[in-house]
Amino acid sequence: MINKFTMKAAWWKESVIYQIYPRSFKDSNGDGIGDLGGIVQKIGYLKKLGIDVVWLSPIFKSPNDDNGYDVSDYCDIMEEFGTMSDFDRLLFEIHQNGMKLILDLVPNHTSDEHRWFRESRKSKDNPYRDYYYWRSEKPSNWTSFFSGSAWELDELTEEYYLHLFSKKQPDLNWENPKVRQEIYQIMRFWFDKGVDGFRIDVLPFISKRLDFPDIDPANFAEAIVEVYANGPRLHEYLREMNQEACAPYDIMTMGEGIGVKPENVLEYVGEDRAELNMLYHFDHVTINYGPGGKYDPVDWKLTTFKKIFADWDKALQNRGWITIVLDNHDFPRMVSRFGNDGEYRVASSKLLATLLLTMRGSPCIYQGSEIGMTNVKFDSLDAYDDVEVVNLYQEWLAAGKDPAPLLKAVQIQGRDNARTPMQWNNKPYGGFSESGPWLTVNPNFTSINVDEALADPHSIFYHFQRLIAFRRRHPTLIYGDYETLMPESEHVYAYRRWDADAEFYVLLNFSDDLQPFELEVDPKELELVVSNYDLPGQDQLLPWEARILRKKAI
Ligand code: TEU
Ligand code: CA
Repeated sequence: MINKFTMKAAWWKESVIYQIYPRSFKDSNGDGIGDLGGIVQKIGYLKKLGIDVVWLSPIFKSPNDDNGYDVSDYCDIMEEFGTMSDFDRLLFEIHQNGMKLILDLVPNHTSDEHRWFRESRKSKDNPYRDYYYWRSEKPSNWTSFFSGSAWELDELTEEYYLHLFSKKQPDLNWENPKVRQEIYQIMRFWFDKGVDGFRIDVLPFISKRLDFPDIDPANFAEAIVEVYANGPRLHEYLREMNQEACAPYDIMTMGEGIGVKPENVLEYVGEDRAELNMLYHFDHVTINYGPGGKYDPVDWKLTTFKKIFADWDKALQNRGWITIVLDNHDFPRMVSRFGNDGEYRVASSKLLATLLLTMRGSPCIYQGSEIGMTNVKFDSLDAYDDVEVVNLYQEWLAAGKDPAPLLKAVQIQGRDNARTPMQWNNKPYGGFSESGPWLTVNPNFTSINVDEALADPHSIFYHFQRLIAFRRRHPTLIYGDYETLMPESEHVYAYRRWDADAEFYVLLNFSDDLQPFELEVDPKELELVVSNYDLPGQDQLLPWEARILRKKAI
C-alpha cells in the first residue's frame, strides 16, 4: 500500500502549464521573429484552451547563439522580442485573463557577451574573474553538449574557461557567493514585477565537482548523471535560493531535471525540503537514445516507457511533485516520436493528450501539440538553425564523415522539429509572420493549423480543451494514487487513478491495430467518460484509442 502522506494542495500542483517558445509563437512586427506583442495577440487563444500557467522560454537580452539560453542581460528584454513595456503589457493581459506567467531562468551560464564575462576575461585579477571557472590548463576531458571540449582557451589571459554548452555560454561559478546573490537579486526583480515563478534551466548542474573528474566520453548519459549533475553543494544552493529569493513570494519553481533520477528526486522536490516545487525528468524523452547517444536513435518499447512513468510516480507518491511533459523545445514533437504522425495523427495526438492530462503531476503542453503539429523534415543540414546541430555538423565535416546519416538522425531527433513556427492558418508562413520567418514553416501548415482546429469540433484542440476541463473537475486525476495495469503489454498502456472520491481507469492503445485489454474489474461497474473516438471500440481498443473509464458510484 502507498504510504499516506498528506499531500498539501497548491495552485501550482493543480495547474496545466503551456510552454511558449517566443521566437516561434507569433510575429507581430513583420520581422519574421516571434515576439511579446505576438503573444499578447494570442492570449484569447490560450484562455480558450483553458490553461492556467504560461511558461515563456527565455525573453532576456541575448545574442541568440542558443536562442535565448545565452543571456547577456537578465533584467532586460531581448531586442527581437520587444521592450520592457511590451513585457509589462503581456504580464498584465495574462493576469487579467486569470492566468499566471513563469519565465525561464538560466542560472548555470551566461552569454559570453554578458557584462560579467566581458569583465571576467579582461584579466586574472579582475573583480569578476571568479564569476566563472578559469583554469591555466584543461583540468579534465569534459565535453560540451554542443560538441567539442567543455574547456575553451581564451587568448586574452591564456586561460581556459568552462562551458558545458556552447563556447558562447560560459558556466557561472556558483561557489562564489557574489554570483549567487546576483541570481537571487535577478529573481526578486522579476517577482517584484509580478512574475509567478520560474522554470530553471539545467539546475542540477550549478554545483560543480571542483576536482573536475574525467568522464567516459563513450557514455555521456552516465557523465551527465554522475559528473555534471548533482554536485556536492547543489542542495545547499537550492535551499539558499528558495530562502533568499523565493520564500517571500507566492510563486512556483520548476526545475529542468536533467541528470535527476527516481533515486534522488525527493532531494529536490520533497515537500519537506524547501528547495524546488517540482521538476521534469528526461528518462522517457531520451528513451530512444542509442549507444552513440541522441543522434544514434534506436527503437523503444512501450513496456520501458510505462516502467519509467511507474518508477517516477513510485519515487514521488505523495512526497513530492513533478511536471509531466511529452515534448518541449529541446525534443521532437510528441506525436512524431510517441504517436503516429501519419494516418493516426489525430487519434494519437488525442491519446497523448489523455496521458499528459491524467497523470499525477502538473501537465505541461508544448506550443503546437494541442493542434497535433509534427516533426519537420528539412532535406539539408544547412536548413537547421539549432547550435547543437550546426556544431555537430561541423564536427562531422571536419572528421570527413558522410553527413547523410546525421541528416537522417537530425530529422528524427533534432530540436528544430519543435521550433518551426506555430501554424495559425493556411495563409503564407502559416499566419505566423508577414515575411519570411527565421526558421522555415512546416509545409503541412496548410492542413494543420489553429484556424482548422477551431473550426472542427472533433479537432485535437477541442480534445485537449475537454481533457483540461475534465481534469479540473476531478482532483482525483491531479492528486490521486497511480497504478500501472497490464504492465507486460507492448501495445496498451493501462493505469488506474484513484482516491477516496473516485476511481478512473485509463486505456491507451499505442498501436495501429485493434488491441484486446483486460481489467480486474467487472466492465459493468465502469462507465466511459472520455474517448478520443466518436464511436469507441467495444471489447477491443481501436487503433490509438484512448479511453477514460470511471467506476460507477455504488
Ligand atoms: O537544456 C539542457 C539540455 O541538456 C538540453 O540541451 C538537452 O539535453 C539537449 O538539448 C539534448 O539534445 C537546457 C535548455 O532547455 C536548452 O534549450 C539549452 O540549449 C540548454 O539548457 C543550455 O541552456
Ligand atoms: Ca517580430
